[in-house]
Parts: sequence; C-alpha cells; structure tokens
Amino acid sequence: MCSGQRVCQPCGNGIHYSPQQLSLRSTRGQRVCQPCGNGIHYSPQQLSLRSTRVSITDLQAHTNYTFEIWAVNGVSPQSPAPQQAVSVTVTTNQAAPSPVSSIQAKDISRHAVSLSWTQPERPNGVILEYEVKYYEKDQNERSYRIMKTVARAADIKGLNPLTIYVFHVRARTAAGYGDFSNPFEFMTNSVPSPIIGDGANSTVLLVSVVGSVILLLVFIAVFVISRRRSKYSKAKQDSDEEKHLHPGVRIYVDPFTYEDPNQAVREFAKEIDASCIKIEKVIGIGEFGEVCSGRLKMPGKREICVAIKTLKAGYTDKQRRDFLSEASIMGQFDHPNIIRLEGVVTKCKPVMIITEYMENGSLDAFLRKNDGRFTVIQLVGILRGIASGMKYLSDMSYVHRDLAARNILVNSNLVCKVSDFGMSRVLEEDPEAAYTTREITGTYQSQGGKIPIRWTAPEAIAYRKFTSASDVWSYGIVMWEVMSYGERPYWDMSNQD
Ligand code: ACK
Repeated sequence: MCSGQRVCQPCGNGIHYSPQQLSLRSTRGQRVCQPCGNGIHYSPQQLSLRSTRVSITDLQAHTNYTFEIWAVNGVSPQSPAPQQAVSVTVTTNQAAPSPVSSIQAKDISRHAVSLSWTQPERPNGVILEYEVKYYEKDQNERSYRIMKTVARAADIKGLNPLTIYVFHVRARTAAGYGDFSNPFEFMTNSVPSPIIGDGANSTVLLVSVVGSVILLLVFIAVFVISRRRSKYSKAKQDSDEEKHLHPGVRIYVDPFTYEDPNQAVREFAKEIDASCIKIEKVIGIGEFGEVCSGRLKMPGKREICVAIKTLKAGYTDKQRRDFLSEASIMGQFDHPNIIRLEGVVTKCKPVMIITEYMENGSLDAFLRKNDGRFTVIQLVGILRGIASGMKYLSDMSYVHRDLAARNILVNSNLVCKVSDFGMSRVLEEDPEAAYTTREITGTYQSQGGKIPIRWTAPEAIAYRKFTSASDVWSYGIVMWEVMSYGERPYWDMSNQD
C-alpha cells in the first residue's frame, strides 16, 4: 500500500480486498514447479473469491503443491509495485498405486518362469512391494498362490509342465494395495530345461548339467552333516522355519466356502482310526466337550503324545460342522509356531480332533505360574515365535481374530504355538468375548456377536473390520501380557472404560 509519502507500508488487517485470487502449481518429484493443468477442482471457485476459504479436490497423491494466494483490489491492475502473494506448500498423502500394466515372461521352462513388469503409471507413493497372484487357468481361481517381492521381477517356481497359468500383479504403498493388473497368461514348456538360444552347444549344456548335479550332491552332503552335528532343538526349530521362508505361499481356504463342509474336512484333515488313540486323562473343558491328553500310535510310526478334543454327545449338525471346521483350518497350516493337526476321528463316536501335545498348556496360565523366572531374552524369544506363526498366518491370508496369550500353547522346550482356529467359535467360545453395544463402540452399532474387547483393535470393535492389521494390534496386547508375566490387559478397568 502507498499512502502519500511514497514509502510503502504493510496494510495491516483493517483493509479488505475483493476479489481474492488463488493460484496453484505443483512439484512432482523434481523441485521445479509445473502448472497443475485442468484436472483440479476448486470449491466454490479458483478466482474472484470473496471469502477466505477454498476447497481443492482431485489433487494427485504423494505430490508437493504450492498454493499462492493473491489479494487484489480495484487499483491492483494500475499498481506499479509488484504484488505480494502468500504461498503455502503442502504434500498430499500417499494413495494406493494404479494397476501394473505391462508384464513380460522370459526363461520359461517346464516348472518355472521369470516375470518382470514396469512400475505402475501412477505409483501414488513409495512402492513397498509387489504381489504376484497366479493360478492354473483350468483350475478354480480359489486355489491361487501369492508371491511377494520388492523387485519388479519374480522367479515363479513349482509350476506344472504344459499348463496355462494366469498371473496378476499389484503394487503396495503405505496407503495399501492397488488393483491387480489385467490377467497375463502363458503356458509352461514340455522340455526339461529353459529354452537355450541357437548358439548354445551341447557340450556347454552337458558341462552345466554335470556341474549342477555335483553342486547339488555337495549341498546335500553339507546339509546332512550339519544336521547331524546340530544338537540343539533351537537350531532345529530355526531350520524348520527357514523351510517356510520361501516366497511362494499357499492361501488359506475357508472351509465354510465348501458346499459340503465335510468335504473340507476330508481334504485338509487325515482320518485316524480310533484304535490308534489311547485317551489318558482329561486336561480341560472346551466349548464342544472335554479336552484330553493321550497317545497316538499310527502303523509304522512311533508313539507320540497328543491332545484330544472331543465333541460331546447330543451335538447338532451345526455344532459338528463348527467343531470340525477348526481341523479343516488347522490342517492347512504347516509351521513350527502353529499347532499341528495330527488328524480327526469322524467315522465313530466321539468325534475327535487330534493335535500335538503341548506340555506347558496355555501361555497366560504358564506365565502366571512362572512369574519372574525368565530372562528378557527368553520372553522376547516367546514373542518372536508367536510373531513368526502370525506372519505365516497373515501370508496365508488367514485372520485369527482372537490372538491372546490364552490361545497360545507352550511345549516343554518353551516353543510357543498359535492355536484356536474355530470360525464362529472364535468369538463365541472365548470367555473374554463380550457383546459389543453402542456404548462400548462409542460410534457404531454392533451387528451382533461377541468380541474380546481388551485384545481387539478399535476398528474391529467398532465395525468388525478384522484384518491382519487388527491381528497386529492383538499381538501388541500379547507382547504386553508376556512382558508382564500374564497380567490382565488394562488390569481391572471395565470393558466400557
Ligand atoms: O491351559 P491349559 O492347560 O491348556 O488348559 C487348556 C485346556 O486344554 C482347554 O482348552 C489345554 N489344551 C488345549 N490344547 C492343548 C494341546 N494341544 N496340548 C496341551 N494342552 C492343550 C489348554
């Protein structure tokens, strides 16, 4: 503003400008601003604003924007002095990436292929990983496999020869997964090794095959010797885990998607002859009946200790289905930190689920009984085992929903295993599960059913959004239970509090 003396002074707050102008430029990646173009919308409008507020929509994700706000009045066009703008720079949040559009296959062999793809056209953030979903074209898409990788390429192995496979790739940023790409199909070869270029001669091929065989033999010998030398059960546990670190992971199949749930039991659980089982004593009571310890002696195998869950007499069809669903779920898992299913008895009564025996029972009671007796390293070891089991479950897309120390079992080597995989049972049987109401959730009306409030993530309590992320919340509560030797989360506060 200039007022008589020709010396400019700031106007202060008492003067009002009309209209106001807002201009906008963005910087994407580079530090140089570019005009935003026409895709952006202003409400109420971009120019001639009268109020000091404007909403801007349709901005790009993960992009720096600089807004300049100009105040103009009736004499602005004639003013010789350059006008001053207020400018503010903001960065928009990350969003899910756009789909991957171009996938290429190379080195196709009988059992493997190397895939590569380009980055999504709009990454909308920092790409954290890619997920490749694939399945045989002729098979139901339900039996797909998933592989995760941070690179823009993946070697897919374990394929069947002369089979058409369908691949989809999607990317993930901190904001979540984008959509899968369009299907990409190709057929595996019938020849035993990758197609070799015309120039390759048979000597080179022979030398490489012989070399590979020798290498394989050396590897097997080293492996066998190192296994024999290893005396520690921990080392055994770690190598067991390594078996599960290979990137292609099966996906869990919900037994309730089967028209006939007995079919899922047949598919995922081995039928055991009742004569192979010796029940010794009752160790607890479950929702469906007694839990016993005993012994299992299968023909040609050594006798092992087992836990036996029984289905009490007078059960309904639904109870039988729910009871056996736990076996159909457990039977799909194979991990040192997940309770192992030995099999089921369904052909005679009582119907039974047979699992490995865990000498130290539930983790919560075990910790309370041994208050103060472990080193921090041992407690963290317990948590590491549980985390490893839960990572396996989340890789298989299984959401536990009821992770708590009471649902972890401990064996004589202090190895912890995740248990309790029932479906409807998960939230009905647990004595900690409470019915949610509007007062508990604070915002949302519950849709019925019970939830173990103290262990459950807010979004799962509020609107039943159970995901691997809500399992991670529960894992946090389990960490607290373990480090406090089985204290009750939030002590004597009510669920309401
Ligand atoms: O705390 P606990 O001794 O451990 O009491 C409960 C009881 O059965 C009812 O669930 C125990 N339990 C369940 N599964 C097993 C198992 N696989 N090995 C040992 N104990 C088990 C649980």
